[in-house]
Amino acid sequence: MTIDAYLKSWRAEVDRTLDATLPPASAPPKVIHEAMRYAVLGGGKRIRPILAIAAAEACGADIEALLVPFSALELIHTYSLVHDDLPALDNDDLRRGRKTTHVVFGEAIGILTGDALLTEAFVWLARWTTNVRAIEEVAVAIDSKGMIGGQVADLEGGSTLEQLEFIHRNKTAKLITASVMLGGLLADAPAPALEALRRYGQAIGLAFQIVDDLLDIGKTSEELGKTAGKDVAQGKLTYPSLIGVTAARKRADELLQEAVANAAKIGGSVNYLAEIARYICERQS
Ligand code: GRG
Repeated sequence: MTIDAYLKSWRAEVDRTLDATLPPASAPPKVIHEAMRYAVLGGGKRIRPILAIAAAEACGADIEALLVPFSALELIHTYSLVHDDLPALDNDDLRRGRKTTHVVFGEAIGILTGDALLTEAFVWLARWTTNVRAIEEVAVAIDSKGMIGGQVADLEGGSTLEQLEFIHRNKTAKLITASVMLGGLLADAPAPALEALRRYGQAIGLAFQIVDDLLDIGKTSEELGKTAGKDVAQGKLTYPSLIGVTAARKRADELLQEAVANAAKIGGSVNYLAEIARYICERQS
C-alpha cells in the first residue's frame, strides 16, 4: 500500500472512531457537545493517532481494540489547538479551513471545549486500557514540564537556538513522541523497541515543527487551512528566522535520517514508520 493510501485509510478509521465515541451532540448541555464535535470532526491530518497505530502495528499488535485510546491523542491535540486559538493566546479565527471554535461558540464555550476534550481524552485512555504506565506517558508529555511548559516558554520568547529547541521539543515534539510511545506500550513492545520508538518520536517531533515553520513562510492561508505568515508578523523565533531556510531544511533532513534509522531497528512485518517520517518532512500543509 502506498503511504498516501495508508494515511487515508487510517484517517478514515480514526474519524469514524472519534465520531462514534464522542458524546452525541444531543447530550445535555447540547452546546458543549456540539462545540466538542465541531472542533474535533472538522478535518485535520490525524497524524498523532496514526503514529500510535503505525508504532503498534510495527510491534505486532492488533489495532482494532486500540483505536479508541489512540484516538484520544487527537482529543488532546485538538484541545491544544482550541486553547491556542483563543484571544488570550494566539487570537486566531481560522483553523482547519474553518472558523475557530471560540469564534463560532463564544469565548467561554471555547475555553470549556478545550477543558472538556482534555478530560474526555483521559476518560477514553482509562476506560480502554489497563496500562497505567502508558497513560502516564501521555500525561507527562503535556504537563507543565511538557507541552504546557513549551507553550509558556513560547510566550516568554527568546533569541537563541537553545531556547527555540526547548520550545519545540516541549510544545510539539513531546506529544508526538508520546503518541509513538503509546503505540509501543499498548503493543507490549520490548525495551529495545521502545527505546528506538522514543528516539524516532523525538526526531520526527522536532522535524515536524521545523517543517511547520517552513510552511508558515512558504504557503498561503488557503493552502494551510490556518493563518499563514503569522510567525513573521508576530516576530516569532523560528528555525528559518534564526538559521535561515536552507539550514532549517538541512536540519529537518538530518532528523529524518535519524528517524528512519530508528524505524529500521523496530523491524515488524508491516512497518510504515519510516514512510510516515518522510511524509512529515515532505508535507505541504
Ligand atoms: C494548551 C494552549 C495550549 C497550547 C499548547 C500545541 C500547542 C501548545 C499549541 C497549538 C498550536 C501550535 C502552533 C502547535 C505546534 C504544533 C503544531 C504544528 C500543530 C499543528 O498540528 P497539525 O499540523 O494540525 O497536526 P492538524 O490540523 O493537521 O491536526
